[in-house]
Amino acid sequence: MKMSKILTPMIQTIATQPFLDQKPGTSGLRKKVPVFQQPHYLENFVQSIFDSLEGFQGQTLVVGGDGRYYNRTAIQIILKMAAANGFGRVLVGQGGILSTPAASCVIRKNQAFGGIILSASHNPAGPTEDFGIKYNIGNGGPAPEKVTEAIYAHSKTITSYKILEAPDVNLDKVGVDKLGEMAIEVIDAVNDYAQLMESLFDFDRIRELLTNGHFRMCMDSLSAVTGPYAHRLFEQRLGAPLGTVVHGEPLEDFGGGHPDPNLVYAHDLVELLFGDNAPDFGAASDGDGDRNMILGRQFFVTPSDSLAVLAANATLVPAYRDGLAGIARSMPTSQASDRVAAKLGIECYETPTGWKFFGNLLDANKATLCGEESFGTGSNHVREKDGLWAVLFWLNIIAVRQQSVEEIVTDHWKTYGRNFYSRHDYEGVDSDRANELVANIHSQMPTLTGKTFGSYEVAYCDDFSYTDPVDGSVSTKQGIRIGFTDGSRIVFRLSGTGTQGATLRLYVESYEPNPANHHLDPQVALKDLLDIADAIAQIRHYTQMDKPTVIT
Ligand code: G16
Repeated sequence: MKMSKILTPMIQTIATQPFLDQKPGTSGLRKKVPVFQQPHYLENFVQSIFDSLEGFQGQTLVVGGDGRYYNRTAIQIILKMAAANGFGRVLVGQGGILSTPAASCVIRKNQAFGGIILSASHNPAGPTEDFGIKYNIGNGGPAPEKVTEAIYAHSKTITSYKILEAPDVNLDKVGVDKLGEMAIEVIDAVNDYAQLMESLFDFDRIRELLTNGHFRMCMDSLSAVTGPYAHRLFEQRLGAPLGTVVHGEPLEDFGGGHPDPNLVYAHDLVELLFGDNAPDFGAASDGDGDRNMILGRQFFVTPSDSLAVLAANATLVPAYRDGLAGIARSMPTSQASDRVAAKLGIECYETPTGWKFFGNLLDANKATLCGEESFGTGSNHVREKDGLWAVLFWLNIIAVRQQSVEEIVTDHWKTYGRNFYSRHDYEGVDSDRANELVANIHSQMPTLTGKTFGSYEVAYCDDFSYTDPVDGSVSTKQGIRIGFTDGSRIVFRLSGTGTQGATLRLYVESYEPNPANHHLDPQVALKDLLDIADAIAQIRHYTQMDKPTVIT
């Protein structure tokens, strides 16, 4: 018999030079695909991640992504580098797919050392569009700033990286394989996550709701990662009719769309829910499955209100039956949830933008629910925001209360008052001009307090700084807040997730206790504050734009 030659995979050490633009933003490193395709670019960043970690030899790493263009190529590189750097085992989602919350779930369930998630979230995908990579720590959450700073520091001095010379791994077949000394387990991408969801919510009641013959829902996965999860959960496990999930196949270019679940980019769903014969409930999620948008029939729930409503109704859900330890929201998120926390007698924490800031609060059991104005809500079940979890939470509440989305939210406003809220984005602004805009507001800050604009008087003005109550770490320059004596607020921030120019975000909020005014369009209710914001920041002048590119 002829013996075939067994080749032992070789660890190669490849010389490289630093790229100086590998500073992780709000959520990892996001760049255009051609930037990642430069020789050594991805490898440098991955090696910088590994070099900033200690004690992972022989340990488990979780790897998966949102399925966008370059996902598979990147995963093959990462697997070979993980093997060369001494990880003992990698769990990778079938087809290279893991939604961001599912990756968090898999890390926690398997007590992995950490995970690498490949996604640029809601940013468009394709050969000339965006790609992203981030590292999550052993609690399943995004690496805190001290880790991302260490990664950045390594990326600026890197001279070589290690990679195994070996054939590609078959990512499509569930099973166990070897890469050098390292075990590779290709896992079903949905199982662990679906089981976790089933353990949190009242699936029997949700099933009753979805199969009662008159409640209709539409889940739009926007051709991104949640498709397989949503088909499995809503149609297979919960019995919703086939067709409940639309755009349910993850595509490498997200079907040419922009998988950002908001009123602008999830337009098909919005048209459906605001059209004739609309379903009772609509939801969408983003590229990597951590964001959500909730719609009722002819009704939009702002993410800030969604967090407040979930918190107020949490005890209707089995997982939160015993109540909440606390709530946390990002600074620009409206103060609607603060009112719920006050009524419940629990703390509401205000953190900088970025899910990573919730990790310590969740680990220390100071907060149970977290949320952000940027269509993110989640809880202590994982350490990422979680789009489908939010959808199931809403369905659970509807199933118990037997009310429409609109009734639930308007009832909430009657109890707590309404926090009118809107975010105006100016995308693709020239970076220098955006920085000048911020500098201009800074220059006014010392004299703003006490100033009046029409009926509004400035109570405080600062650049938000956060001291983590668990580890004492301080994060400065997290956005300019201008607060008024009646509780209204204007916030300015530059986005940390864009890949082209700068994005200015203007967040505006007012409080209306009187139910007679709750029906108002937020853009009307907030008109005076929007004008004040422009008067202070000269937005049109600096951005050279007449109006925002996106309003949510
Ligand atoms: C990320 C972060 C969120 C943040 C959002 C927007 O979400 O995880 O915490 O709110 O970006 O950030 P920015 O205002 O800096 O653009 P995702 O869904 O993009 O990962």
